[in-house]
Amino acid sequence: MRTEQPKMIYLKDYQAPDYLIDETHLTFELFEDHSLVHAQLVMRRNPERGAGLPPLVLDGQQLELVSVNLADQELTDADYQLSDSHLTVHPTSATFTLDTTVKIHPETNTALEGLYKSGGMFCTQCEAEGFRKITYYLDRPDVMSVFTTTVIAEQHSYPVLLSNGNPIASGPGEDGRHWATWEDPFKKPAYLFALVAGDLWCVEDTFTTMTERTVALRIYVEPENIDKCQHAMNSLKKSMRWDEEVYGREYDLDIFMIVAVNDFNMGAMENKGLNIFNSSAVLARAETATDAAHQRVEAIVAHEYFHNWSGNRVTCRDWFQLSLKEGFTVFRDSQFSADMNSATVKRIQDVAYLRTHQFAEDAGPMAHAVRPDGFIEISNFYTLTVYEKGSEVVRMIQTLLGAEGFRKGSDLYFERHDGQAVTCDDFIKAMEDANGADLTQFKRWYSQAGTPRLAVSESYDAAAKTYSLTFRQSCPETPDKVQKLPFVIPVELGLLDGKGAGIALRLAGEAMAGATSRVISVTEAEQTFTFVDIAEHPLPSLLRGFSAPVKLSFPYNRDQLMFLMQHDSDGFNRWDAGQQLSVQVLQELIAQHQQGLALALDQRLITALRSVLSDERLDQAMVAEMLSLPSEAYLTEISEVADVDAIHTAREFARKQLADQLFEGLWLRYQANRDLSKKTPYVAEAEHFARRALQNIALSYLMLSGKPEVLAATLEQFDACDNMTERLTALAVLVNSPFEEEKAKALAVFAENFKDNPLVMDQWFSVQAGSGLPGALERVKALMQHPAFNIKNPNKVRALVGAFAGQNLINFHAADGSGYRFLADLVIQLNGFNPQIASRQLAPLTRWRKYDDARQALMKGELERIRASGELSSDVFEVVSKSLA
Ligand code: B3K
Ligand code: ZN
Repeated sequence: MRTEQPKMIYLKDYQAPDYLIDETHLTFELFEDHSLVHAQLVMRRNPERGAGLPPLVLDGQQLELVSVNLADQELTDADYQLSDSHLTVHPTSATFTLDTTVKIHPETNTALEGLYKSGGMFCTQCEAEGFRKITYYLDRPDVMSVFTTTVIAEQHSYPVLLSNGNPIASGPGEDGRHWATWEDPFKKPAYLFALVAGDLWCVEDTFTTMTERTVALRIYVEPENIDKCQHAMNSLKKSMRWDEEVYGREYDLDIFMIVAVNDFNMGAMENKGLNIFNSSAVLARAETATDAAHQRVEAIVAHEYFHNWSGNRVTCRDWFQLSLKEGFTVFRDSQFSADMNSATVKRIQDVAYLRTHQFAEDAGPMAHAVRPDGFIEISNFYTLTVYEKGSEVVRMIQTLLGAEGFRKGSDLYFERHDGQAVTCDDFIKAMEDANGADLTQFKRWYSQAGTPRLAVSESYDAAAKTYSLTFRQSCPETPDKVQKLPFVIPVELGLLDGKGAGIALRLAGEAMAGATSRVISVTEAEQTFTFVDIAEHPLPSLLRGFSAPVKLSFPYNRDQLMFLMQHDSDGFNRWDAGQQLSVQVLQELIAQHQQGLALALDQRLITALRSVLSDERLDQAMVAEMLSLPSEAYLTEISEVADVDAIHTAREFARKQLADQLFEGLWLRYQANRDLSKKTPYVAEAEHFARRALQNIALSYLMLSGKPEVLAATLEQFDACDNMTERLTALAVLVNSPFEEEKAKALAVFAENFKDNPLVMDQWFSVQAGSGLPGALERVKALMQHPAFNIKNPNKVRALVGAFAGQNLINFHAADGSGYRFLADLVIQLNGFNPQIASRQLAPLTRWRKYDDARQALMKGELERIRASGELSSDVFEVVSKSLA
């Protein structure tokens, strides 16, 4: 909780640290009602900062100072200054040792930052600035130190004592206590520190690295979860092999550990050698986790593992550089997932997510550049922009340099900066130096916020056989008011002839025609590219694979989009053509609704989807993606002013029409796939994910028909399946259906069967909170009283409140403002004990500019109410004040 008015911190004010810490020796004495932390820091004056010995200002929050000793001298009150956030001492020589002892209270730490308790275990979360809640330190990523850590705790309750690095000694202590010492030989910033003490079991395996070293792998969980670790272990081994093969990166310690904890503010954390995970990102087995959950576990295990190089060995100089490690690591995990599963489907899912949520962030009050230039609370900048857009920026570099050039650049980056804390500019410089490239203009992607628009127009000259595409780029104003200069926008494109075949591409001035797909770089505000030898007026396929995070527009008509859906050689663009067609059709329905007209669906959408549905050659996961209409959230994002009711009504109308008119095709595919599911034991692999994805989307359409045979099939699937993917879909289909009796029964049976599994109960909460049927808010409020709900547990809050406010747009945006009031009350409550979660949950209210005047007033009113509610955390303060600015 803040005691001073929160201040903005700016990148331009960065200064290297006055002092460095070469060695950090920590001893933790853990007790039930407090813990003691002894820190011995071997320090020296930073030679880069010149001569003289300025005061040493250490970060520290919520610490009770017991003793402080500088260069072997016990200090008295007069020798140091203490505030809520700092301890200042006065060194008298250039090298010295600082010893402190502090008392802290992990047992009452509800913010889940620093050292805290999750259930019966002690664990830590230090990124970004949590280490200062553990001991006095230079808590900034450019101070890198080697660590030794001794943990002392009661033996019976905490048989397992872990920290970073390798175990070097352990033994019994007094009064039923024991201890263990860990040593991490790699220099690291304090944000990568971790400690765990608990009654844990582990699954063990080994990995042989490319230089034939054996690494012990351990996944620690609470005993009841020991049967849910195999998928994470397989994912870990695949990640380790992949990073060797694709990036040449080998693991460095003798042991790699993952610990699953139930109370965690985000997905997971890449602490050196000791990753700490939200249990939802580790535990997965067929009976309890869906296909999506299995894929999420694989991706997060990989992401955290990949940080060992992109983040740990080479870390960030300051938190403005966060995307240096996060954007790059998201890019790496998305490449990995693409290699493990269907690459096109992975790209479709990533882009749909980016366009819906990151584009909304870019258009809202918290918009910021991939490398922000100022912040109040760094926890608010673990955003879609830093992560997802940051990954797109790295992806564009790869597109521009080619896969080989990119690998040369990443090799140089890792080699040049191993053991250092560096900047996004250093990353770019390595890419430039390895390739002899100039990325000066490209770097604007790091400094300019907002989603660029790219308007494309064409002209065909039949006599000259030339075809020209003119690109006009612009970028909307963002709160920073920075004047935007043109970006470098790589556009991968192709031209299709009348039969749908790709035309060999040759730009005016080029000697020979080349491939049918190529990348051009749009670098000016307006730029024309002319292709020659074009015998007929072609149809362009633009921004293939979504080669840049922009909003591209081209005046396609619906027949052209249908043609692209059929013929484009780029799978992503086939899907995207379908999305654009759906958007046009849905926007027409929205307009009809607004004008009070009867809704009439353009039959071309039915025709297009019918042919997708009957195309047996298509990857079934692609069919499932193509059958999914753009979400209400996406339709909101692309609206000037989002008409919540019209969007919901139009989309539901279209779904019902599709269900009725495609019933037969859907039913056939459903039955064929369900039959296979009955015969095939659950396998967590792409082909099986694909089959179940199509089966399940088919079922959700089919139920809209209300036919008794569909109800029977749903109940059969719910009762008789062997996995959570089929069971949860059946449950969701029932929950969204009018069959009240069956719905109530299924919910009760499910809750009874899974009442002891918190992660499954989270899904049970989400399915109900996300249902667009009337009465959702009352249901959510009632569910908050359910014994399985606990407001202190972030997963529960996300499952219930996050699903309601983030996914159930029609109910959250109820015209009477009840959804907004509910969310504001909750944020005020969360602010009191977990500021990070409070600030995250607040996001839907910050989007008020998208809505009609009445809703805007209600949303702003709730933001004002939060602002006036008392002492705000810096997290909530920043989001609320920027939203109302
Ligand atoms: N680096 C962590 C995120 C830490 C968030 C701190 N508020 C997980 C990740 O991105 O891998
Ligand atoms: Zn990360």
